[in-house]
Amino acid sequence: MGLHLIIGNKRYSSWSLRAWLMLRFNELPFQEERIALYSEDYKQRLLDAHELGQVPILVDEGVSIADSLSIAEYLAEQYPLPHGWPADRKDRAHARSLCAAMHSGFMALRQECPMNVGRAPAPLELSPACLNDVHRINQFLTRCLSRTGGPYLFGDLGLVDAYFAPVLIRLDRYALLAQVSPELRAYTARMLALPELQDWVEAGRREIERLERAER
Ligand SMILES: N[C@@H](CCC(=O)N[C@@H](CS)C(=O)NCC(=O)O)C(=O)O
Repeated sequence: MGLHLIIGNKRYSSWSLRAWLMLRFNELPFQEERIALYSEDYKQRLLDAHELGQVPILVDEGVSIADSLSIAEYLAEQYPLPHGWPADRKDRAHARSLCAAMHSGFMALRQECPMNVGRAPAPLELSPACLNDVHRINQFLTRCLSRTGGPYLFGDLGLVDAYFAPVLIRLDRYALLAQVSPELRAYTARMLALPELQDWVEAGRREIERLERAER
């Protein structure tokens, strides 16, 4: 049967992107099922897959895992990942802290700058709270990159990079890169050039107009 990943709209679903990248970075073969969010029966279909009823949902040999962070932990526990959590205990703890912070915070950035891979880069008037989110993210990601020397947040590509990919897309699409460090700018360019990210972005761009309006 193998791994089965249920995702939402590629144009907007940042949580789906995180889980999808974790699988792709680690070259784990999986079957992808895209459910058009906010279509007539979407909620029931998600609830049938997991009682939490939100994408992403990973199904692995009868086990159903909802929530991007749980999926990261499940994969790290279940599979020998070449691009998992950092090998060093201190780095691993740090990477988990950053992912958890992203998972539970930065609400202003998430609300004011929803991930939209089809958006042509352009600035938007942002609240001080949103600019503060950008400032904080810039600070801790830059510290990571400076400490490890890159090319990814903890040296080698890992789950934590998949976790921050939607933020990098936001920095690009809302023309916020001028406000971040050269290290973070270079890292963003490097990440956005990865074939896996390009595949997702291309598919998101192609999503038909009807879905663009109906989904989030
Ligand atoms: N904390 C969750 C967030 C999941 C989430 O908000 N998913 C959204 C799409 S990105 C969703 O399923 N929306 C449809 C709904 O809530 O009915 C995670 O990390 O996976």
